[in-house]
Amino acid sequence: MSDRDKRQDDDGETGVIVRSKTRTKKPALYKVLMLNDDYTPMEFVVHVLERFFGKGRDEATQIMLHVHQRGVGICGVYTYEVAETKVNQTMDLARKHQHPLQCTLEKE
Ligand code: TYC
Repeated sequence: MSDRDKRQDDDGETGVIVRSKTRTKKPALYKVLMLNDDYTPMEFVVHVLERFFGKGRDEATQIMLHVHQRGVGICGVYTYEVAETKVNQTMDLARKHQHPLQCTLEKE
C-alpha cells in the first residue's frame, strides 16, 4: 500500500481504500533563446546573462559569443512562468537602454 493510500485509510472504517491521485506530471519546459543583432553591445548581453540567467562571467561570455556567431543561442531551460519572467526582464532592460536585443521562448 502506498503512503498516500495509508493516509487515505486512517478513518477507522473497513472497506474500500480509495486510490486517490498519486501520479504527478512533470511540468513542461521552455528554452529561453537570445537572438543576435548588430547593435546591442556585447557587454550588455553578458550583463543580462549574469543578472537574469545566473551565469558566471565565463559562461555568459561563451553564450554571448555563440549567439553573435551563430545568430541564436540558449540562455537556459525553465518552466513557463520562470522562462516568461526572464524574457520580460531581459526585454525591459534592453528597451530601457534602447538596445534592440530580442529574447524568446520555445517549448522543449
Ligand atoms: N552582435 C552584437 C555586436 O556585435 C553582439 C550581440 C551578441 C548582440 C548577442 C546580441 O544576442 C546578442 N555588438
